[in-house]
Amino acid sequence: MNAPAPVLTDIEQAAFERDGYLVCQGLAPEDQIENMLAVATDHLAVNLAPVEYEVDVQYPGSPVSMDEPGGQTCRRLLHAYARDEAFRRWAAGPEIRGVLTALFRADDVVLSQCHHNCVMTKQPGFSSATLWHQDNRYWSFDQQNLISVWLAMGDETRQNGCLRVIPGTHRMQFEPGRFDAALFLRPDLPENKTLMAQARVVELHRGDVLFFHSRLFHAAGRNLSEETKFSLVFTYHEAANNPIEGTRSARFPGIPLEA
Ligand SMILES: O=C(O)CCC(=O)C(=O)O
Repeated sequence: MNAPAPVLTDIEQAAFERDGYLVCQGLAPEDQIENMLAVATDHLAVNLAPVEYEVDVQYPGSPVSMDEPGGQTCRRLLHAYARDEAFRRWAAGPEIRGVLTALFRADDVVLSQCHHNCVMTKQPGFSSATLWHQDNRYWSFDQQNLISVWLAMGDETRQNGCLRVIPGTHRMQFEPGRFDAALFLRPDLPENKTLMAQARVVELHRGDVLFFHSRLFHAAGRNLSEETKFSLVFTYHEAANNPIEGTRSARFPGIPLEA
């Protein structure tokens, strides 16, 4: 009997290792997207807790207080994995597991309930921009080697605030002086400007999935369209890469992906 075809080609595998990200087009089944979008839309209609509001982050474009216009704008529906079976099915499903076992070159992959694990709900009017950062800045694991999986539940474009990435930055080292107090890249430094000039815009179609390394610099703009942009985001690590006890990264149990 022939061995099953590998999920990723050697070229895709090498591209992820070189660039720190990979887009798998049309990876999510349409019926699952429809189902998940319906749940997310219902939850967003009532800001079903737990949510993160735009005011909580105070990023560029965020309303300043809950009392002003747009102050009740939800940025993320948190704890997606616990919210609904539709999200659990996707997060632990064969499409994601197949790609992640290839990218980690490991069979034992675990979903972290502590990071991302959310539906990003970038809304027109009051959404914020996210400056250049690495997700690992606040995460505490034995190794800075996690992968986030970003599902576009609708088209993601420059206009509605899609992600931008700086390829290869997951492999570079950065001195502390390159960052501001919140660990965003300082835009005033010439060496940071040079780096930002290498950014790529990651436009996605509905159903496309972006896999990106936790050390990869990324940023995103505001949503300047008329419709909410829904993106479902989960983060994974190898079973051997443990969260450090007592940190935020160890607050909730990881979910091993079953073969
Ligand atoms: O859509 C955005 O604003 C980017 C979100 C992001 O980069 C993050 O949560 O790490």
